[in-house]
Amino acid sequence: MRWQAFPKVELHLHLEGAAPSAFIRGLAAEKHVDIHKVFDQDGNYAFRDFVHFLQVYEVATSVLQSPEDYARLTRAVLEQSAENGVIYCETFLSPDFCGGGDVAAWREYLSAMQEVATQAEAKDGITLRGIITCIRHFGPEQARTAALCAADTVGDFITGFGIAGDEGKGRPRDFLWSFDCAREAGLRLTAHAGEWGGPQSVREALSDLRVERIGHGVRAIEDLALVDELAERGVVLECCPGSNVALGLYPSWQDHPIEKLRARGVKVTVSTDDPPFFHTDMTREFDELARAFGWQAEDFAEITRTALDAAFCDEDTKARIEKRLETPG
Ligand code: MCF
Ligand code: ZN
Repeated sequence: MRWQAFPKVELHLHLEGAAPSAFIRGLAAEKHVDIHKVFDQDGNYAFRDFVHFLQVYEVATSVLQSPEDYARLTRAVLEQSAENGVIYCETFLSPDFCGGGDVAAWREYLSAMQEVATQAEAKDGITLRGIITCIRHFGPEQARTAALCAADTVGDFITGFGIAGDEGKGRPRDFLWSFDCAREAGLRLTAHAGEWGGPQSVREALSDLRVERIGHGVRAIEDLALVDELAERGVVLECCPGSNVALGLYPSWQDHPIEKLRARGVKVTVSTDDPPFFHTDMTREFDELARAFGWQAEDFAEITRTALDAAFCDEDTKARIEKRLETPG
């Protein structure tokens, strides 16, 4: 695969969503939990549409029940990412799944994941940072709990706060308290918007939640004034083209607006979102973008630089990663 060794920076990856289906099947068997309905006959994750995807995600996640399970998951995910040339990665983590929102329990999950991340940095040369994410369809009350967990564990590893889940449920302003709490604790902010919601959803995430990055954000393309505003303000879009194509938002890679957004001056980046669910990985994303839009090494280098600039890690970490981009290998 041509782009496999190219050094990559990934900003948008859900940890459970990156779990290989065989890994989840193995855990289910160990724990004698029957989740066969989430797999098709080839053993891949199976879902009909976006809302069903969210349900399947949660059933698959139900077999991850302890800090040790999350340590194993983190190891598997980082090995996979490193194999695809990722040298820096930010992953979405949810205290809702890791300890049910209890801060003490969350701390145990976090330290298990962080320990594995430290090992992977030494062994596989991949640096991981965490973005605590509240889940929109779980509602504002649970989001507060997630924000409190985030505020309590902000540091070198937990550097951001965000929101994901069903964009059809509630409004960004319902989550104001959580985002204010996270901001005051010193966390950087991102929000999923402009995926299943239109341009107005992006506008509201920016004005109400005051985020600096948008997860997806691609439907901004339906409002060129908004596109120009994103470009002017330097808002970074965490684009996940393979995810959008797999979930049916766009019929093909060529129809994905990433190239149009970029051509109009928007800062775009490329990530996998939930790679095994969408039959993708960072190498495939690069391959498909090269095929669809003729992107070459200098285009990918620019995208990677944009992603590193927008990363939520501290400046020392950024400088270290930057050096590795300058002298790959
Ligand atoms: O980006 C994709 C599709 N759009 C919205 N949300 C999600 C995506 N992948 C996972 N999510 C959500 C989902 O609700 O994030 C949560 C899942 O439960 C996990 S965050 C660690
Ligand atoms: Zn996502």
